[in-house]
Amino acid sequence: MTTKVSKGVLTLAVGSMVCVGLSGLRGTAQAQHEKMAPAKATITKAVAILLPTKASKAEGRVTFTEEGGKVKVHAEISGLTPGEHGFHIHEFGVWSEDGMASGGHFNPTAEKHAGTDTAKRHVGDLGNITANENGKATLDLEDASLKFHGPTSIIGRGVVVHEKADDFKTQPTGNAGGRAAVGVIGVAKP
Ligand SMILES: [Cu+2]
Ligand SMILES: [Zn+2]
Repeated sequence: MTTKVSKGVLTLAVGSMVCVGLSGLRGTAQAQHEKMAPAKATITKAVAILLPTKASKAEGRVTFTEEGGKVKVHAEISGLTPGEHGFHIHEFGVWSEDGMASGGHFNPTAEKHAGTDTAKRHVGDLGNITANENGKATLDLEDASLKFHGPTSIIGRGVVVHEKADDFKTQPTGNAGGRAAVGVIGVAKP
């Protein structure tokens, strides 16, 4: 019994020595952890980093920010061919060499493909993004169909920039051609 107690004390003593030795590192890790926690249940911002597919140089960043029941979309893409490019949220949040692993347009409400001017459209239909002669494109839009929660949530879905323009008519793709860049929508720091 006595032996067991003293072993316990010894273990504690060694343990606290290790703790003192690591306290510098531990302090930093703890401070970072405190800044991050607790995780908020409500998502107000999301981000997708777009990476080029095999035959493309297109890349960029898309942020989604919820404000007053709407989501503001801000996109900055570079490395595109000049002109219009279909810009959609696709069903699956996965990049692949040809972009096809992202599936079709995100369509949780079973509507037809269309432009952004109507609520009767694929939730993922975000229209076209237009690149200038340097291949750079920016886009800002506000949309009430985009959600971060519930069955139509866009979190974890894919963002795709296409090689060609979306014609808003051809079903179910808008005839926007191949996929130039793909990103995954993740929860962002508010
Ligand atoms: Cu698409
Ligand atoms: Zn569509």
